[in-house]
Amino acid sequence: MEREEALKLVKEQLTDHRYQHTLGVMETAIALAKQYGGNEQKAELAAIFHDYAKFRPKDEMKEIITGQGFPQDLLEFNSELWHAPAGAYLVEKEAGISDREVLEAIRYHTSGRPGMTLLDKIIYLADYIEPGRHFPGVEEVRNMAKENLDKALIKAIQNTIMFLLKKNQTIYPDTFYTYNDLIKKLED
Ligand code: DGI
Ligand code: FE
Ligand code: FE
Repeated sequence: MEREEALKLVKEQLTDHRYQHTLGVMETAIALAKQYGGNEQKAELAAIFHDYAKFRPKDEMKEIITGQGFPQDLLEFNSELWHAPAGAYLVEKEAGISDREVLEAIRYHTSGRPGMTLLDKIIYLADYIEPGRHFPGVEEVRNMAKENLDKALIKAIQNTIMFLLKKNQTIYPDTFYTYNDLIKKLED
């Protein structure tokens, strides 16, 4: 699918603020793919659609998770996690995206997963460091991303876990599994 067509489809689903975020993720993901030898077309597509389901009603996302064989434990954790798997499903069904790697990068863009692919990493990190993000620590991760993709990704996950801890929020176990997996591989 061409960029313009994809952007048109996603614009209809998002607020203007979230659409601007999506454009930032797209530019950042393409740059990271260039830098780290990833597939630029797939990075562009996954970035454009990563937050496709962000504004779907909770009931609809819940139904998708129940009905489409996604891990049911997602429903016991923050509903903010749901738009990632629900998005992967809806992007295939409604936008006709069939590339498994792209759909998986969308599915895992919030929690990550053990054994993240290069594309998963690019999307997770681009989502975190796109130019519209202004939270504490983001500049450090941006700088790290210029040097080492995995180290930058670990920092982003650490920051996310700390942020959730400070807010007394639950943390989805896959977020820890992702973190542990990346740390172990770094030590190898
Ligand atoms: O959709 P975005 O805002 O662009 O970013 P995102 O999809 O990475 O994250 C959405 C929200 O999900 C964010 O506010 C933090 C939250 N989140 C990320 N990991 C976890 C989490 N919430 C819980 N409860 N547990 C997690 O592991
Ligand atoms: Fe998201
Ligand atoms: Fe996002």
